[in-house]
Amino acid sequence: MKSGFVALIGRPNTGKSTLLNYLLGEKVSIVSSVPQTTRFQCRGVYNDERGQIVFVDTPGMHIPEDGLGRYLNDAVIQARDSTDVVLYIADTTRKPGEEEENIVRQLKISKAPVIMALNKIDKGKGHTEDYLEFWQKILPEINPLVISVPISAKTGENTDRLLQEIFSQLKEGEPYYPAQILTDFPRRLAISEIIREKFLTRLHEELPHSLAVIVDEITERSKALTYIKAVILVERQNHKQMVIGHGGSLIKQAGQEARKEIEELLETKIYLELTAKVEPKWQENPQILKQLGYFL
Ligand SMILES: Nc1nc2c(ncn2[C@@H]2O[C@H](COP(=O)(O)OP(=O)(O)OP(=O)(O)O)[C@@H](O)[C@H]2O)c(=O)[nH]1
Ligand SMILES: [Mg+2]
Repeated sequence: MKSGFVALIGRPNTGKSTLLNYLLGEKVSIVSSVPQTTRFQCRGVYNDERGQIVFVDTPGMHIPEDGLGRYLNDAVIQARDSTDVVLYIADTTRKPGEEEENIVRQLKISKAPVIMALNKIDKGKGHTEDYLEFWQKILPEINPLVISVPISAKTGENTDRLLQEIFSQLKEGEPYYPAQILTDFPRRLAISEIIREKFLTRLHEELPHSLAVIVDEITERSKALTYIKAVILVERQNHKQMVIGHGGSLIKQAGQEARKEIEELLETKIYLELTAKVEPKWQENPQILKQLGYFL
C-alpha cells in the first residue's frame, strides 16, 4: 500500500477545491467563482485499493496586499515544504501570466515532484498549449518534475489518470488516517466556511475579500437541537447593508441555505443566528485574525 501527502497549489480560482471535492465525492472545501475563496489549509483523505492520499487544499497563490494575503501565501509555502507531491493546478481558460510565474518560482524550490493538472478542459482546450510551452521553458530548472495531465474537476474527466500519476509518485507506507476519516478540518471552521460560501455566491464580485465569518457560539441545547451564533464581519457600513439585503432578505436566504448544509454536517437540527457587523480593516487586526482561525 502507498500513502502520502499531496498539496494542491495554484493561482486563485483554478479549481483546487472543486477537484478535492470531486475526488472525495463529498464537499470538504468551499467553492465559489470569487478568487481567494479558500483561506485555510484543508485536508481531505482519499482511500482506495492502491493506498491513501492526503490532499491538502491551499489558498490560491497571489501577490499579497495585506496581512491576510501574506498569511494565505505563507500557508501555501508551508504546504509545499511538507508534502510528498505537489499538484500544481492551472486554469486552461486563462492565459499563463505574471501570477503563474510567481507560483513557478515557488515550485522550483520544491523538494517534492510536481504534477501539473491542466484543469477546466470541459470548456475546450483553451490555453493548454501555452501552459505546456510555459512548462517546457521552465522544465530544465525544476527538479524533479513529472508530468502534465489535462483534467476537468467539474466533470471528473481524466481524474482517474491523475490519481494514477499521483500514486506512481508516492512511496510505500501505512495510511496516516483511519479509513472513515474524510477531513481533519475543525468543525467550527467548517461551519463558518459554509456560511461564508453562501454570502460569497450571492454577493459575487461586489464584496470580494472584505467578508469574514466568526462563529461565536455552538451550544448543544438538546440532543435534537444545536444553537449556533455567527457574526458576518464587513469593513464598511454599505457592505453591511449589502450583506443584510432588502428588508433582511439576503441574510435570511443565505442563513437558510447555510442552516440546511450545517444540519447535514452535524446531523442534527440547528438554530442559526446570524448578525452583520462593521469592523474596519479587520484584515490587519491580529486579534480578529486569530479569532478567525488564522494563526500568524
Ligand atoms: N468549467 C469548469 N469550471 C470549473 C472547473 N473546476 C472549477 N471550476 C469553477 O471555477 C471556480 C473556482 O473553483 P474553486 O474550486 O473555488 O477554485 P480554487 O482554486 O479552490 O480557488 P481559491 O480557493 O480561490 O484559490 C468555480 O466557479 C468552479 O465551479 C472545471 O473543471 N470546469
Ligand atoms: Mg479553493
